Amino acid sequence: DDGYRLWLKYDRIADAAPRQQYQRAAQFIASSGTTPGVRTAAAELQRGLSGLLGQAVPVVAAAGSRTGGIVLRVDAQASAGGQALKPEGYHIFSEKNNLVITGRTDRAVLYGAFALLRQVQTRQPLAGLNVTSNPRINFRLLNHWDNPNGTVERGYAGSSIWQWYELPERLDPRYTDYARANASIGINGVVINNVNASARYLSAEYLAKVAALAGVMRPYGIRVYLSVMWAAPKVIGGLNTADPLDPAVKQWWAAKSDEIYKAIPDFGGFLVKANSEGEPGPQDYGRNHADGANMLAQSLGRHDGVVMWRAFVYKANSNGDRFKEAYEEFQPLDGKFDPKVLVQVKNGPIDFQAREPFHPLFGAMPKTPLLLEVQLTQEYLGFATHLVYLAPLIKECLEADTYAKGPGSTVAKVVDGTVDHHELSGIAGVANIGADRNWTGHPVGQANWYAFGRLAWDHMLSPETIAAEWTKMTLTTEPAAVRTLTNLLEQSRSIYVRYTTPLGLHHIMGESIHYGPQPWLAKAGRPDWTAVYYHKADSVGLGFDRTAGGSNALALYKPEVQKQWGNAQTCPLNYLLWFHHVGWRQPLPTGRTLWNELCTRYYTGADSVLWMQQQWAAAKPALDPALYADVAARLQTQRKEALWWRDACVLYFQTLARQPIPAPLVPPARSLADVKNLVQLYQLK
Ligand code: BDP
Repeated sequence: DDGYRLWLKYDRIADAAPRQQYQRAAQFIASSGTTPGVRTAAAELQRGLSGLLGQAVPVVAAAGSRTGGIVLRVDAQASAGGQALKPEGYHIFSEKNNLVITGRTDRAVLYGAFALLRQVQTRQPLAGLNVTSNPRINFRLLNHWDNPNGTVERGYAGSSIWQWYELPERLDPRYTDYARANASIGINGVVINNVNASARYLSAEYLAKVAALAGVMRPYGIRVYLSVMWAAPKVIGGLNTADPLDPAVKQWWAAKSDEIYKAIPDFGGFLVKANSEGEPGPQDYGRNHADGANMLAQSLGRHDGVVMWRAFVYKANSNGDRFKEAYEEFQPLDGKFDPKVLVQVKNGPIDFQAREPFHPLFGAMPKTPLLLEVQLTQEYLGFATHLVYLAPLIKECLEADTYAKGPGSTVAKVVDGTVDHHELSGIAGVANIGADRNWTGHPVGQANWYAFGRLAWDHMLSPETIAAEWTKMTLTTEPAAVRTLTNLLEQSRSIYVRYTTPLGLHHIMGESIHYGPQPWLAKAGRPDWTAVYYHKADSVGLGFDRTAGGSNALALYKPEVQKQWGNAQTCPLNYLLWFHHVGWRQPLPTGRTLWNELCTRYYTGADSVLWMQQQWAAAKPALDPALYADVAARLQTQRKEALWWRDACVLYFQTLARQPIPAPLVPPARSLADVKNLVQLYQLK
C-alpha cells in the first residue's frame, strides 16, 4: 500500500456476513440530479460501494418501485426533525426500504454521500440509519504555503502538488484526488499559495491557471482563495504606491477583483499576511490593519468573497513580550473591520508550539469574526519524522474557556460564531500535503489532515472518535489493532511535548529550520527568535514570568483565566513555565522539585517512544507490510531524536541548575558539547 488513496481505500470487505448486509442495502444508487455536485456524489458512491461490496452498483435515474438502494435528493426545503438544515448540512434516513441522502444543496448531498461511505468503511450498520449533520463552522479551509517555484514553505512531504508550469492546459489527475479527499471530510475552501505571497498569482497569466484549478475543485464544493501580496499594485500594477487610502490603489484592487471573478465566479476571497516578518502592508503608509483589510473587502464589491486578515504580527526588535503583540495591534481595532473581513488568529500567541495557551485575542474581539488557524504541517513537531497526532492539540485549544461571556465561552464557540452571533465563521489548517506519493510524508500525517477536516465540520467530535475512524478507514478494521492504534495516536502528542518542551517550555528548537533542540540559542536575527528569550533559565530557575511581576501578558485574559494560570502554586503544570519563573528547587505538586520533574519528564517522554514502537509492533499482523515498515523506521528515528532532545535539554539546563540528574535516571553518556556539535551539523549549509 503506497498510501496514495488516503482514507478513501474502498477495498472489498473481506468478511462475507457484513459485506452481504451492505450489499442488500446498496443495490443501486438513484440520482436524478444533473448538477455537477450530485453527479460527483453519485460517482463517488458508485466507486466506493462497488469497491467495498465487491460488486457493481448501478446508478439509475429514479428508484421507481425498487427497494434496497440509495436515493440522492437535493431539496431546497430539506429539513430534519423539524429543523431546517444549513445549506451544507445533510440528512440520511430510511424511506420505503431505501436510504435517502438529502440536503438543500448538491454540496450537502455530496457530504452525505461521503458520510454514508464512512459508515460502511468503519463497519457501522446501515439499517435504520437516521443521521443529521450540519457543519458548525462555515469556512473550512486548507492553507497551502506553496510557492510558485514548486517549493513548500515548512513542507516536509515533497514539492508542491500544483504544477504551475503545466497549468492551465494539463490538469494533473492528482488535483481531483485532492478534491475528493477534502470533500470527504468537509473542507470547502483552499488557499492555494503561501502567505508570504508572490504577486505572480494576480497576473492574468496565473489567474488562468488558478481558474483551471478552481474548475477541478468546483464539483467537490471547494472554493479557491488566494494569498495576496500587499504591494501587488506596485509589483505588477505599475503604481508607485500600495497605500490602501490612495484612490488609484483602490481602483486597482477593484478592477483586479472584477477580473478574478470573471475568470472564477465562485472565487472565495483573499488571505493576507501584512506587516509581518518583513511582508509589506498598510503600515508602510501609516495606515492600520483595518484600513488595509477594509479597502480589500470593499474592492470585492458585490462579489461573494471574504478577506481573511492574519493577526500573526510582532514588531521588529520588540523588547517586550512577543506574547502580547498581536493583541496590542489588533484588539483596539475591534469593531473597525468591514463585515466581509475575518481576522485569522493562530491557536496560540507565539507560533504553533507543541503546546500553547489559547491566543488571548479569542474572546477579546467580540465585534470581529475570528478565524482559527492551526498548523497541520509539523514545523515545530518533528517534521515528517515524528509521529504526532494533532487532534488533541487542536481540541485543547477549541475547548479552552475564554470566559468572554461567562463560563462556557470556549474558543470553539467564539470561532463558530455562537458566542458573539457572527454569521461568518472559519477555521484554517496549514496543509501538510506535498507531492510525495502518500501526500504527507509520514503516513500518520494523513490522520492530521483527516482530523482537521472532521473537527472543522464538528468541533464536538472527540480526538478518539476521529482517530478510530481514520484508523479503520486507512489502516485496519481489526478491533484489537484499532484499539491499540487509536490509543497510540491519542498519546503521541503529549509524549512529544514531554521529550521536547515539558512543563510549559516553548520555542527552544533549532534556529531557522525549527528541527531538533537548541535551548542554548542566545543570538539570532531578533531576540525573540532565540531560545533564551523564552525559557529565561538562570541560576535561580526557569520559565517566563508573565504575571504582573513580569511581562503581565496574563492580564490580556479574563480574570477567570488569570486565576487559573496566575498562581505558580496552582497553575496546571502543562502551562507552568509559560507564565512563571520557577526556582529549580521549588517543590511541585508531583512531590518533585522543578529540576527533578523536568528531568523526569524528559526521560519518561523519551522512553515513551519505546512504548510507541511496541504498540506499533503489536499491530503489525493487522497492517500492510510496506506501511508497517515505513512507520517502524520513522519511529526508530523518533526514538533517536527524542534522546537527542532529552540530552540536549537536561545537559544544557543543568549548567544553570547545577544539580545532578536525579536517580534512578541515568545521566546521558554524551556531553553537552557532543549534542551541540550534532545540532550544528544539522544546520550546516
Ligand atoms: C512561522 C513560519 C514561517 C511562516 C510564519 C507565518 O516559521 O515560515 O511564514 O510562521 O505563519 O511559523 O506567517
